[in-house]
Amino acid sequence: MTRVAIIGAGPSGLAQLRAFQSAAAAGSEVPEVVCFERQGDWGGLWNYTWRTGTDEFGEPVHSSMYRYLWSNGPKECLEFADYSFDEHVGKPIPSFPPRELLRDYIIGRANNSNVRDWVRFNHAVRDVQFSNATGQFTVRATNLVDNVDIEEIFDYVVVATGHFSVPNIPQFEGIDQFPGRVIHGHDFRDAVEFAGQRLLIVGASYSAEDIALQSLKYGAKSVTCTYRTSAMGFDWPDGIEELPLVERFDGRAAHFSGGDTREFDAVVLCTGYLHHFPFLPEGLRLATHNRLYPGTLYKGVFWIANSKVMYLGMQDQYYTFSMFDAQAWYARDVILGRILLPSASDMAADAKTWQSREEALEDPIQEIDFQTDYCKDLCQELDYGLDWDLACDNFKHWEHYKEENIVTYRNNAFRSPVTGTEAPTHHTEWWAAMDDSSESFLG
Ligand code: FAD
Ligand code: NA7
Repeated sequence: MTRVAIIGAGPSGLAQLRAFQSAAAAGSEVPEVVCFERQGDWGGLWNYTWRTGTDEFGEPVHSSMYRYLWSNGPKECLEFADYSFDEHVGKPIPSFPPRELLRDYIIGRANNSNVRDWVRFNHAVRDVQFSNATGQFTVRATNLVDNVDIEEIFDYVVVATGHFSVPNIPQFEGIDQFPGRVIHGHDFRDAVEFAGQRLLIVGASYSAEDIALQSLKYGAKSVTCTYRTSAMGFDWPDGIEELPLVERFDGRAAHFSGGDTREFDAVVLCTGYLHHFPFLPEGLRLATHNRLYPGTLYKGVFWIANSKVMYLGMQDQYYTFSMFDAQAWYARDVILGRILLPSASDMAADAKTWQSREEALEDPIQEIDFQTDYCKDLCQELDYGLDWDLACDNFKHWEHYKEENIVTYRNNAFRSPVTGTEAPTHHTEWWAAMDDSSESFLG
């Protein structure tokens, strides 16, 4: 029997499990699927942990999420086509749920699918080797609970290990002598730690934006964000400023390239993450920075030199859960023989066309259109249908609301591309909502 290994049971790996399960439920014969998950539960990054560094088994802590994290995009842009929020919660809910509720939604669909038996929890994949002779893969994993290694043979490997877990940590002159805390956003857990402090945040993307805002919300004295390429440029509330890149530290003082100097109590490096696949050999290992169309992947999924290796969720992400679904459905249909892949040279040419288009994008609106087109392109051949045009429209409004007011954008409500439901507004404005429990959110 054909065997498929999925590495990782975060939203991407769960999408792949669901794709196979839904085909089986519709009467198709599906391969044997084994999902290896290093953590003790599914949910990926959405499993908050107080731990930083290493876990109870000495493995690197995967999650980069923190307390008081609320969805940074409307839920109407990530909703599963086959499992709406209305169905999950039983009533319409506001558009920007806190982490706990989003995690509950992700695992709600997984629980309904009865695929838990397909997952080997506490199993860290160590090594994947491909044999040209047999055309199969040997996957070696450690059962962390029993501390034993297992080896099994598979016909396909789906890499769904995420790419926002291994921090990118640059060096700055004098930072080794800085007298306060210096951490990467991966290890940021609770903004309250920085109450009363002067915080320096390095970076100008989603993590910098969100950690700056919530540090101020939970009592930081001041927040300075420092950028390498361009400022985020939002109309920040009093207490947050942006400066060009920090050049060097001298004790508590940071000197910026524009000539400014400020003193700080703590530094958070929001400098992004590395695509890191230590378990893959060089010939199968994706190497890319965080971009909308990562290299050498046909349809953003298939490793062109060996298309039995598939990657899910390796793109920079406007879309998340629904895009991972589209990718997983496509991977499933290729494995089931419903879709035939073109030749390697045609796949490479197609990927290049997308990449050239990506490289010409000039602003977030064009990027949103690009990723929408990518999702629509995948779905052309799939039984995965949602109103991508409405989701795209939602994203553009979201972008506009953020530019209008970075503090209030989460107070807006959007329409579901799955059910058409208009979300209600939240009972409390985001800036005043200090309790991020699902109980409080659902009122
Ligand atoms: P992950 O969620 O990272 O899951 C990967 C899984 O693979 C993990 O469970 C991990 O344990 C497992 N794994 C890794 N290596 C191995 C191995 N060797 N062997 C076995 N298992 C392994 N998206 C949104 O839609 N909205 C948000 O508000 C949002 N906020 C975010 C905030 C932060 C701080 C971060 C970092 C990301 C955020 N995201 C958000 C984006 C996030 O990338 C996706 O929502 C989603 O979690 C990606 O799913 P994934 O399955 O691809 O990866
Ligand atoms: P991103 O979106 O990959 O952004 C990384 C940021 O880090 C980006 O602004 C980079 O600046 C900056 N960076 C990287 N290296 C440096 C150095 N050496 N010096 C200064 N700045 C640097 O990662 P995020 O963590 O913000 O977001 C990841 C996910 O988390 C995202 O999907 C969200 O949903 C939550 P650049 O613009 O390249 O100059």
